[in-house]
Amino acid sequence: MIPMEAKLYVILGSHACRTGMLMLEHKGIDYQLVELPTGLHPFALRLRGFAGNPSPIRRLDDRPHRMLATADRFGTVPALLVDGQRVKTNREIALFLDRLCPDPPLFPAEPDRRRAVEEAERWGDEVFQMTARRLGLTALLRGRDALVNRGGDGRLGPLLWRQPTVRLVGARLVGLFVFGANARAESELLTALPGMLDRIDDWIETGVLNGDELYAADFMIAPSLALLAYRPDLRPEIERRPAIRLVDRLLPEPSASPPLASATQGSAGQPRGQPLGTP
Ligand SMILES: N[C@@H](CCC(=O)N[C@@H](CS)C(=O)NCC(=O)O)C(=O)O
Repeated sequence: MIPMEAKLYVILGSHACRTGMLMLEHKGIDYQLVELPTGLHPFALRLRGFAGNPSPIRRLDDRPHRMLATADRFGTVPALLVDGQRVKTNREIALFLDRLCPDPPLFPAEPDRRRAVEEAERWGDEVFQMTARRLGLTALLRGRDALVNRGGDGRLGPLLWRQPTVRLVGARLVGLFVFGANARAESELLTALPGMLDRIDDWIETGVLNGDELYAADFMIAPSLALLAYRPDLRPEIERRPAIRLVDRLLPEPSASPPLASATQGSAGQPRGQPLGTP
């Protein structure tokens, strides 16, 4: 591999950022992970020379949203810097990485299979990533215990902020003001969720996801499933489905065992830890 200097800008425990990390790891590219302060990250990105997104990239309930559009214009993470080239958004990062370093690929070579992976990636980005984000945020409207380990540990590590009270207050504010994460939205999203999980299971059954080779769509969708699994009410629903195989492969549950024993557990393919804090 050609030596290169790569930095990935992220925020703590973000499912979207984990997609970028997984893609770089898939390519075997050494990179420096730069954690920006959650909430200030759009400004921090601009200070590091990244442009904002020229037009809104995210939607709520299939509609544009004023606060979200403003946030989008500032810029989103993950954001990648490689040898002076700056790339933002996971889908752009996937295409960029395949040009930079074609092997192993992020898309299948055969056109029909490529189209299927692109479709799953697009849906994972435009629909499922936001669904998981909002359901994570709406859980916190009921208090910090509505997330396993209060969101302080899990397949994605601590979510958004390390300090539990800052996490609770920060997530509620961002949830309500930026992502419309209120009780009504939660009920609509929960109604839609089984159909979305069915769709993922179908893709797994047909080999579009979790096949012998992993592609961009796997890296896009697995972190959103991992985020949903922080909700004790949703975890059993995910664990009983084929979808859990994809998450276990890419983002294994950190062990609930004490540190000595945990040294031999927790990597892909090994037994998952016990559910943490599940009532
Ligand atoms: N769907 C895009 C956007 C990712 C995204 O929404 N990132 C969030 C962090 S989880 C962000 O940067 N949000 C900035 C904000 O909302 O101000 C992608 O996968 O790259």
